[in-house]
Amino acid sequence: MTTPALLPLSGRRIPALSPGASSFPHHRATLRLSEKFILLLILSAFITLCFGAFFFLPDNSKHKRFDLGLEDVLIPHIDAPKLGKHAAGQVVIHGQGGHDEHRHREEEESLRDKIRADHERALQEAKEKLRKSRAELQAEIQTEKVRVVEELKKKKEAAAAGPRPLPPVPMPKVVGVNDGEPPEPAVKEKRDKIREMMKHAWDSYRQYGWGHNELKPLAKKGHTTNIFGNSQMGATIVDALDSLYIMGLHEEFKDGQEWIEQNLDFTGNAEVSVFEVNIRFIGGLLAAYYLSGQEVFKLKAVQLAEKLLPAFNTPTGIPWAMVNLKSGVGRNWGWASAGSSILAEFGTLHMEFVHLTYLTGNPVYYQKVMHIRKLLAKMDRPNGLYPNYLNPRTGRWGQHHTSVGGLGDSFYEYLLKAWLMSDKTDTEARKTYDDAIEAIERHLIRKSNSGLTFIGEWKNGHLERKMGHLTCFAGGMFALGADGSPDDKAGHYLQLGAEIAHTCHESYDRTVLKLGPEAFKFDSGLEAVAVRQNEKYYILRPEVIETYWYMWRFTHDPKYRQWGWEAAQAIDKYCRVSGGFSGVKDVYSSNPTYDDVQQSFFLAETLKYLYLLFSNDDLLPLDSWVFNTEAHPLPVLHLGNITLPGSQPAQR
Ligand code: DMJ
Repeated sequence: MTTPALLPLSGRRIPALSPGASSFPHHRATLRLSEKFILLLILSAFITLCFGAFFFLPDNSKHKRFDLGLEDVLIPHIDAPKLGKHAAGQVVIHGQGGHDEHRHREEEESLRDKIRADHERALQEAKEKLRKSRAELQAEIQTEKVRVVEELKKKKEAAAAGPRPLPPVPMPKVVGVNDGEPPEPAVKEKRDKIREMMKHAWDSYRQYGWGHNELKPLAKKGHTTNIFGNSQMGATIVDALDSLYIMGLHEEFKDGQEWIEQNLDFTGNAEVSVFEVNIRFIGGLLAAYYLSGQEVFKLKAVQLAEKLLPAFNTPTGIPWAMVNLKSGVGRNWGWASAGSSILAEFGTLHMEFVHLTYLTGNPVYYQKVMHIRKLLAKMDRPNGLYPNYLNPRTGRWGQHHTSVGGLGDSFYEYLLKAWLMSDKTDTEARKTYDDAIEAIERHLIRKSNSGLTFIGEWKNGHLERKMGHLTCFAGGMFALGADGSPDDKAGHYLQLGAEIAHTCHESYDRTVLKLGPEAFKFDSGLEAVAVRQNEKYYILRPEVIETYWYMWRFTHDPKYRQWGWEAAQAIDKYCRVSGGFSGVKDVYSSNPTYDDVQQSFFLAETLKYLYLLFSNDDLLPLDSWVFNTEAHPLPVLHLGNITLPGSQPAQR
């Protein structure tokens, strides 16, 4: 008959008691709540009595451990002088002979008094309860029931209202006198042209693809790819927001904001790329938040980030490439070596995740990316290089392929940017970047016969003399990392950046359309040109223009504006159609066919870098802002003065 004493006071009937087991047949299998309550009281009074009686027994029958002469007595916690740390972590009092013995007896006596008083109070309370009438007890139970129901209701309401309001953070100043307008009319004219191109791209999407991820500018309808699953998450809207804002297209920005407020949700059964969603959506939303101060962007970024977290539930903590937003189930791309995750994907989360922790005070985001960093730091690197593939189950590298282009690129970029974004306090990131770049220079960077510097691809110990359009971003990265590089090599890295910019410009200049191919070779007489038909396309990518812009900022050499303008004109001439902008399938053909996709990164990156190239440097200055890999500007966090939740104080 002990079970009833353990029954909850909820008034719910307990099906587990069989009729035969009950000693209250008229109640059939169950007990009334009030009776349970009374039984509980009687039992607890009985236990209290027994417990109290134990303390009234003669001294020598108990506390055997106190008879050890107070030598190395283990106790859980006592505020006493001379406490030492025992090897096993327990607190130890070291013996001091007769004086301590006397003091201990006093302490024991006062402890006994306290127990006696507690015991009397418990007895008193139990007696009072027993004196209460049935009605009084029922009333008490009723009050308790109401309280529990109220609490549950409140919890439900809080869950339905979504995440709690996040703590306010100091908003960085959006710098730029006259919005970065250049004084020279010829430059201003070019900048206006880029703004016009942005408007054409946006208006076309607004008219034909609104709410879809991207636009088919020829078919004039929405478009999506597997990186966004089957979702309609308005990727172009989110990706374009900060470009609209920077270009002063405020009506369009407001329109986008309204769509996001009313439509952007992450509850659909969509399997998305963790990397793409992070750089385009979280990066885009955070940048829009920092620029405009509109809370909605921050809230949406945090909601989305929570949906990405299940991707990290792997045996190693290296996230899956894809995650289902609804179920949280993750998996990797079928084409990736041995079920691996991709270096450029799991290595391109740091900036956004650190900002999420900064904005929310929730350490989880920071911890996830720092875990990745720690794991990578412990791994062997063949020839000092990071392979592109890492298995998230085993923690082992896949194929030993290394690239500064696709599959590797933004991992290196984010090491450098983690350092810059931390106000140069994250020296661990800087060191990792420096070491990685040194190995890349040794094994992957070469000069062609005619003297063009290129970055090849490392495949199982062999250098493939091919460079991707994606790799061209590295020119800007080298220039950005020049300041702060070890052994006074700033000049060297700025020069390397300039050489890559030159090579990539050549890859544009050697085509018919003056637009760069997807990949180009440096083999036997062929230099900076695509050989294979399936490498001749241009899909509105930004990397070459991105490098021009960084080089312009660091050198102010007019050739970078000149090269950027050549590219802008070529895009306007060959990629513009009435329904927006399209990629082209062959940059060596004077009569190219279109791929019929207006990529969201065209608005996020290509047009933004062009606009900045023709703006003054005080529009988003590089000592206050760091651009994520999708060109979304995030402010430098002065981590020398702040300790991020989950981190140690930063060290200079
Ligand atoms: C963009 O989405 C990002 O720059 C990414 O890092 C790789 N490249 C595409 C655009 O080419």
